[in-house]
Amino acid sequence: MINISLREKGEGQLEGIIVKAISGFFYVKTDGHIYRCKARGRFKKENLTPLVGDWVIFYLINGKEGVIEEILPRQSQLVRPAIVNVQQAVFLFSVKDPPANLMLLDRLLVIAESNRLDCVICFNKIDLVKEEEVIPLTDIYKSIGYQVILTSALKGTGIDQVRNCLKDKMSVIAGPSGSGKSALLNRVEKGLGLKVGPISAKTRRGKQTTRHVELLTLSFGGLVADSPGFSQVDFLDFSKEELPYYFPEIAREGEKCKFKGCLHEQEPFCNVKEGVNRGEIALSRYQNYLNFLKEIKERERRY
Ligand SMILES: Nc1nc2c(ncn2[C@@H]2O[C@H](COP(=O)(O)OP(=O)(O)OP(=O)(O)O)[C@@H](O)[C@H]2O)c(=O)[nH]1
Ligand SMILES: [Zn+2]
Repeated sequence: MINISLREKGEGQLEGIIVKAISGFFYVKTDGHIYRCKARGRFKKENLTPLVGDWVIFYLINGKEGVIEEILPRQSQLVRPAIVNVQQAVFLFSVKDPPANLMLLDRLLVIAESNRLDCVICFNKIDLVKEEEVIPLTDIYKSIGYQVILTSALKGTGIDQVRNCLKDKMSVIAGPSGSGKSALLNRVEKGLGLKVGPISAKTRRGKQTTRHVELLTLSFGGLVADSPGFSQVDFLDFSKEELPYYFPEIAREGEKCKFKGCLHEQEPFCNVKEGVNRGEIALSRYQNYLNFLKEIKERERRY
């Protein structure tokens, strides 16, 4: 639960959360205000950088600006985007224009699982396809145990479900360009005014423009970061033995493999491969598992 409270710490000290960091300034939100803060010099000496999502203690030097004195303990830390204390990842993919890239979705899920984030999947633009076309897609992920929300940012479908899932949590929303992240967030929270449309129209310099990660405040409770990072270029920085655990259905079925440490490739009596044959594990998921396994093995060989 996020509780943005204006707690008095020591004399003149306040507690807040960093919602944005630009050019050495940290924008710290308390319950009513956002203060522009600098970090104390000693953080640099300690090789500590305040990050978006950090709860901090700061003191004011005037009505609008302050100095961060202390960073409170972190619950989680993502590298790309550089953001801390995130609890949940919402992955938004359109079902059409562009069609959902399940390899990218599975990669993002694995990265989120390895960071112990709760995962929610949104399939957007359902106004563009027939209902029957979405069912096979949602079935794959629902049967694993993920929450799946079908949305149309255009028509306003599924918006309350998205609000419920974001309420009182710190979330990051990620997905391919053009899937409708900005359009959906504008629906979820009136007044955000995020620019919708092709990237080139959003920023004058197009794709090259650095977008800063920023936590947006939801009026019904909660914070959400519209993530510029968190994409397919991220590599999987864990060992091949860990990979099965980040596919919940493979982890489950893998308990019944004959050999301990079965990686579910060529091993005999592999309950995961049998699960694929029985139709209990989606073929696309298993194939992506094998793709990622190969990628990790190649990386491990190189180093
Ligand atoms: N038909 C339809 N179009 C949508 C829907 N949601 C978004 N769009 C359109 O899809 C395009 C991309 O939407 P954005 O919200 O800008 O996508 P984004 O994910 O924020 O894209 P980036 O900022 O590039 O990452 C826009 O032209 C939207 O109007 C939807 O539910 N249905
Ligand atoms: Zn196996």
